[in-house]
Amino acid sequence: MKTVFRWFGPENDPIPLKHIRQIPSVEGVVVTLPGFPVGEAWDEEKIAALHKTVRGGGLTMEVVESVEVHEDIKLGAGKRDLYIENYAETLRRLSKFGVKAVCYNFMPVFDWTRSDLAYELPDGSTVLYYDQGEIDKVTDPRQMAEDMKRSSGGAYMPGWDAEKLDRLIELFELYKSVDGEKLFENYAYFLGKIIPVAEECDIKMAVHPDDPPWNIFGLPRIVNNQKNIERILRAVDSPYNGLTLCTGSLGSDPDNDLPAIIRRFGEAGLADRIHFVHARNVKIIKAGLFHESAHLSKSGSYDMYEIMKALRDAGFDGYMRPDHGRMIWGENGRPGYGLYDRAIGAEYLNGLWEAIVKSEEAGLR
Ligand SMILES: [Mn+2]
Repeated sequence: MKTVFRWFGPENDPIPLKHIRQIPSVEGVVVTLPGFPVGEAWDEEKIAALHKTVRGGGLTMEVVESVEVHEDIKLGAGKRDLYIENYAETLRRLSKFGVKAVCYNFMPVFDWTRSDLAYELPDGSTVLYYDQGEIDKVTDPRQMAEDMKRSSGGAYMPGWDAEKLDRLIELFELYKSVDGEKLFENYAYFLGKIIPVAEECDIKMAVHPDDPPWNIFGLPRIVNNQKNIERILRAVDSPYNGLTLCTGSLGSDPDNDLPAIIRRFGEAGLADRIHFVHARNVKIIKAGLFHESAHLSKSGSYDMYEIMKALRDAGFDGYMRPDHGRMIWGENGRPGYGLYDRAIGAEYLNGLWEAIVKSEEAGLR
């Protein structure tokens, strides 16, 4: 297991690389090109500059998150073939710089969604919060987009690009004719074209589960449970067609029993499709109402030891990053992506991993 840390680049992340390098378990950063127009092939000079910065900081750049999928591809309309070709070109360019895994998602219109980005816990730390009741009150999604932007303190928010927000009304109209089945068809079409390129480039494609993993605003979501994910992984049966197992996203639906899901992938011969793990805990109050928490098992609804053990038993040998952390110790940063709590999480998760591996070696398991 290689531990990595999400970083938004020199201009968009308040955390300097040298601080990330001081987290003992972290070998590399997960990068993106913030604000780069979705649908265009990533600029090679920009990739090269980012690579130079990261390597100069003593870290690796083997994982990218995310290369976003243009809405035309999800809709199966417009200029989808052009956008798919541009996506393929991005993979070719990234492969020149040693990128080995690309995390992406296939959520219509909205990326991750929350109703509060700074919900205060009893200890004074703040976390991201989701209340379906609040989301259901939103009559104009443009308003929610504005609120999200404002409460992020104007920080760049992955997946919430301006071009898409400008087209919200039009997109909602277009999605009226796309149900879950149609979305799956369009997804399979995309994979059919992209996976052969990923194979050539030796880049593992790793889809991120929908967050939250159920339909919102009447838009279909299909990367949301074991059965649907298995179907996607079978749609193009290649080791390069894989998954980012985000425990917090998948786990915010209490029906998704995470250790059981991981073990099921093992039984189905799909364990080698888990290329990337986003490890975090989440506290479910009831269905549709949850908040994020510290990584520690007792802080949330999930037993992180059981999750890490299931991954180990499945033979997981990919990249892992601590996902969203709380905002603590007076840090002022991007919601979910502060330095301190993610650093604590990285070390905790590595502690679990070390204990699991060593008890295995000692024949205790
Ligand atoms: Mn995640």
